[in-house]
Amino acid sequence: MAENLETIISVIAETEKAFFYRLSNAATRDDLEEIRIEYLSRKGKVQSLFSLIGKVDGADRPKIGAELNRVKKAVQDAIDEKQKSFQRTGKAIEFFDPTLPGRTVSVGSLHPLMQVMDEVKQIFVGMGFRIEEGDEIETDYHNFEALNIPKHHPSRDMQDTFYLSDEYVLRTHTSPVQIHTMEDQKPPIRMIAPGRCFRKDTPDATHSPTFHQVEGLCVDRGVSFADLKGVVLAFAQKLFGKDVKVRFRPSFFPFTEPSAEYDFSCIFCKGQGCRVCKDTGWLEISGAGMVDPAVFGFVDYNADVYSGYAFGMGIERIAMLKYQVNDIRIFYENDLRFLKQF
Ligand code: FA5
Repeated sequence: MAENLETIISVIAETEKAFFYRLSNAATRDDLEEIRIEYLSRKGKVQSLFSLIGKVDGADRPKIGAELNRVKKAVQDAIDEKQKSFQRTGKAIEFFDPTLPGRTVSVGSLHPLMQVMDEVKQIFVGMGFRIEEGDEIETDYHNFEALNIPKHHPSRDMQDTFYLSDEYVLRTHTSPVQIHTMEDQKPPIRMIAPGRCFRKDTPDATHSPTFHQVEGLCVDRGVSFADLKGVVLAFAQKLFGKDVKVRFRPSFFPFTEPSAEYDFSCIFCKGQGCRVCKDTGWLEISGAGMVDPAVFGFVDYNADVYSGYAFGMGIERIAMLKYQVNDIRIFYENDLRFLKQF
């Protein structure tokens, strides 16, 4: 009985499809030879399809014959073509399509925190400050004691840190660089010390266990609080524009006397009060003050001759303001969707 014409056509089509699938996976000359034998040899899959001609009605035979000849030629041509594309090594040459777009090399960029850090450095260098480097691992002495924070003093609680041993800590602020600088150099001193700090703070929208500060220190004869205010105002205006205002509030740090914290007028609402400044019109930026004479005692500076001011600001805080970021944690998540915006 003659087989259904449709069934035979679909068997031929399946064989052709399977061949092209196999061919697309052929990676070597040997693979290709194997496929050639499988399909085109005398007992191969294409040849055996010709036996199907006898199973259809006489009237349909020319049609099946023509289809089989077409498939045989397509298989032969495809094998010849692939053979040409092999190098002498037996490896396939990759198909080269000159119309495809080129492969671009993705270029990295500075992290937004480092961009802010660079801007802050540039402003202070422009005002005559040198940049001092500090270590992230500090002695307890430099991080606390020489800054007038004796062991067991309650103010240590504010800066609980990671102790590597009784003597070494991950620095909790950049203030120990003040001590190293004064140990190594005589006045006049005018330096900033940018760097990473660590505290055992629970992460939240404004706190991270790792963060960055920029310390500032100026020591000379006759340095006054007015100098501190002038430098901070100049810095604020360079960073956020001429309209920004600065206010100082009394505060306490064991290593400055008097101590203060300073705020910038809110750059978003221009001091009118908004969500960012919690309706106060001001944004908290930094701790500051006049260097406590007790600290001069630790570094052998004569407090009767010299005076100085110091400040320490959080870089993340400034970056959050500048880029209107409302959660500090996003700086550390390495999310390229965020980082690529800067
Ligand atoms: C200090 O660290 C003092 N060393 C600053 C100082 C220097 C005062 C010189 C006087 C003279 P304070 O703990 O307030 O102070 O931290 C300063 C800034 O660091 C804060 O305003 C905040 O912006 C940032 N900061 C502190 N802890 C964190 C934290 N866990 N995550 C992110 N930023 C922080």
